[in-house]
Amino acid sequence: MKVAVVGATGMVGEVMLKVLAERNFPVTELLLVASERSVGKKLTYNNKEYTVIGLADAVAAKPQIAIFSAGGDTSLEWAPKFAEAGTTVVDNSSAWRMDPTKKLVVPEINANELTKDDKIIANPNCSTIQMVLALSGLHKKYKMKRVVVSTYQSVSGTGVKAVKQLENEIAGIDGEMAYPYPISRNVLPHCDVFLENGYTKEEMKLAREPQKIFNDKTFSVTATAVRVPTSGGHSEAVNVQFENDFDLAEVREILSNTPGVVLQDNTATNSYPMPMFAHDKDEVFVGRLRRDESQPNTLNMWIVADNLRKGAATNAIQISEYLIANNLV
Ligand code: A2P
Ligand code: 11C
Repeated sequence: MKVAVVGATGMVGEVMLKVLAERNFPVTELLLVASERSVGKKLTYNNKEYTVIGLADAVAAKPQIAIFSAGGDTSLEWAPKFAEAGTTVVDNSSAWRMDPTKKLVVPEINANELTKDDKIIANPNCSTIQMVLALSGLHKKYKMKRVVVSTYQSVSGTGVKAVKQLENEIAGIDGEMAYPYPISRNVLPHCDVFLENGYTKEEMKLAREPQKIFNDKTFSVTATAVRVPTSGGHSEAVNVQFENDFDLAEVREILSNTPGVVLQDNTATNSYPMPMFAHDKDEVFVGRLRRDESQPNTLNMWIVADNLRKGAATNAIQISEYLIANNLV
C-alpha cells in the first residue's frame, strides 16, 4: 500500500507512525505530509528516515490511503482533492463527521457499512469512540434509552501547547497558555469552544456522534466535558438507562466479550480503569460497574482509554486495515 500520513509532524501523527509500525501495516511506500513549514524536515519510521512533503506533492503521488490528522480546515480543503485523485481518506478531524454523505466509523461497530465508494471516511471524536465501544454490546442486548456522560479529559486532547502549559505550570515556569486559566491544580468545565446553546463543541460531539455510529436515533446523550490536569488518557463517568433490565453478571460477561474492551472491575483489589493503566494501550478499559439505585434499568460505569490511540490513531488505522482486508481500496 502506498500510504500518506497527513499531519505526520503533529501529536496524533507521531502516534500514527508508531501504531502503523507496531501493527506491521502493509506499507510499501510512505508519504509523510505536513504544512509548508515542515517540508524538508526528516522523520523516522521503522528506523528509516523520511523527508516531509507538502500536500500538493502528496496528492500528485496518488496514495491508496491517506490518513489525515491535520485539523478540520486542512481536511475540508484537501480531503476532496485526494478523493478525486482516487485516494481513500480516513480523516481524524471533525470536518466530515456529521456530513450525511460520509460514514463515521468505529470498526468494531459499523465498519461493515463501508464500501468502495467511500472515499472520505470520518474517525469519530476521541471521547465518543471510547464511550460507544464500551456501550456497543450493552446497547445490542438491552437497548439504550438515555446516556448521561461527564468526561475527565487530558490536556493531550487539546494539543502540544496545552501539554506544555501543564508541564510549565508543574515546573513553575511562566509560559504560553493554551487555556484561559491554569490547568495544573485545576479543572476546567470547558473542552473546545462554547456554542450558542451553552454547550461546548466537545459536548455536542458526544451528544450527536453516537446516534450516527449506531445508526439509531431512538436514544439520546447529554454530556458535560471537563479538562483535567492529566497529560494523556480520557476518563468518563457514564450513566446509561436501558429500555430493558439487565443482570450485572451478564453486563460483565458482555463487556468481557466486547472486542477492544477490557473489564477492569474489582473493588476488593482497588482494580478500576485509570489513565496511567490505559497509557499506550489500544483497548478501552471499563470498571466501577454498578446499578443506579435511583431509577430502573440504569447502569453506572467508568470508561478510560488512551485518547491518542483508540481515540484517534489506532481507530483510523483499524479503519484502514478493514478497507485493505475487504478489498475496498
Ligand atoms: P506542521 O507541523 O507543519 O504545522 P497538532 O495537532 O499536534 O498541532 O498537529 C497538526 C498537524 O497538522 C501537524 O503535522 C501540522 O503540520 C499539520 N498541519 C497543520 N496545518 C496544516 C496545513 N495547513 N497543511 C498541512 N498540514 C498542516
Ligand atoms: C479533546 N476530543 O480532547 C478533543 C480532541 O474533534 O477530534 C479531539 C477533537 C476532535 O479536546
